[in-house]
Amino acid sequence: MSTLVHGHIPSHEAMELEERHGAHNYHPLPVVLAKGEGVHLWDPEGRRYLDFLSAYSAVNQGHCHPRIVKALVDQAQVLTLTSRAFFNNVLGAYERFVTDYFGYGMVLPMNTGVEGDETACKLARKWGYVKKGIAENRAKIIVCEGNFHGRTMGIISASTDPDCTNGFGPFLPGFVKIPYNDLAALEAAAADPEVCAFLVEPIQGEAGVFVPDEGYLKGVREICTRHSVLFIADEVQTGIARTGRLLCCDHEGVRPDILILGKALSGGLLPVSAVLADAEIMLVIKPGEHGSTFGGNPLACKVAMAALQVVTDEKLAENAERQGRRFREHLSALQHPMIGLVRGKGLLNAVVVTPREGKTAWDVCVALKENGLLAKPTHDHIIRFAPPLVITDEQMDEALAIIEKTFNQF
Ligand code: IF1
Repeated sequence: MSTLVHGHIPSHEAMELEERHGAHNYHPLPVVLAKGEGVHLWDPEGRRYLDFLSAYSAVNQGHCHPRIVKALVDQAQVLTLTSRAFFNNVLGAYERFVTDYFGYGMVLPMNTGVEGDETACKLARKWGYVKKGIAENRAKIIVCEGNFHGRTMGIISASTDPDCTNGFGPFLPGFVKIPYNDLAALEAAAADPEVCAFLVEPIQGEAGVFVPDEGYLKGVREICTRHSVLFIADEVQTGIARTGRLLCCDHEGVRPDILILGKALSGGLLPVSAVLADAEIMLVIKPGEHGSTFGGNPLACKVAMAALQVVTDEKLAENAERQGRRFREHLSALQHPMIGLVRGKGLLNAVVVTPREGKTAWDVCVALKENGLLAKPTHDHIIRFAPPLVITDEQMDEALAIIEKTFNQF
């Protein structure tokens, strides 16, 4: 009988409750988490794991970062939500902070990442009509095959993944799909005068950490500028220092016209997303034309300011760059038959697993869990490895030893 140290429900019971009472819209790894701190997670029985998923890059600052928790707790006892029907004494300060932080004129605050993507698409369409002169209801947005921008009906209309679209039609018109990492295809599509924007991830996370060729983002910037097409960067997963720079676009020194942030914008404490753009674009949306009950609430603003300050003060981008390089070099050097390819930037990495004797990426992840490290396959042959950016040399060494030991078990 394992002793119960965290919470009041043992692992097996927690899993049974989810099975019985919760929608089956996920297939979780068989592990139950009860406590998180930094790079570590514990199950109810007290077993400790190294978190190499970071809640899909939402806890870049580490679990329950004390500075962010303090910001949450302090504000929660003063004022959490007023709605935007009134002003409040926190939102304006946050808007100044976050626009200065990322170098944009204005911000439209939302909650989830997909709301950020939906907001960016609405903004781009409106700009297309008001500023580019596209005929009403004719605006098109170029997207890439293999994209992931969220799960709403609008955004899955841009998806090419059957798991995201099957059974959810009919879809929103106006999305033009082109191959990722293909500037010639973008050039051809962007020449259409009815195109208002190009929505793209600087690295395709869900597609298995697909890093485009060096120069791709520079090419995107040049083509979009020349055709007066808004370059929208979805940095929900790649942003906030994950890839070794504050933004993934910073690796090529390009500035998107519209920037979408989410996930680690709050350090994983609550849903906070943001759409940043300069006034010439942002002001095409007039009062009453877009919004959200919780968008820009005082609690979220305080949490986001603390979460971003941690990124700066703890030099998380630099650490992500250095630890990510160590990770890729070490795993590539293993030359293990199941390790097909190691790819990524900063601490957004993936291993392409070559199935062996019927063993797949899922089996490797279950074995990693048994050995004390949590990671999740994306698709059936790729394992994403994305620890919190606070990971130390010693913790990375421990993780690499676990990964090596686990692959050697196959
Ligand atoms: C799931 C992964 C998937 C995102 C990008 C917008 C959103 C996401 C680039 C929407 C969200 C999450 C969603 C989660 C699994 C995870 C994910 F790539 F990060 F691993 F699905 F592809 N843009 N990504 O990555 O943000 O509305 O979720 O806050 O839906 O299973 P959200």
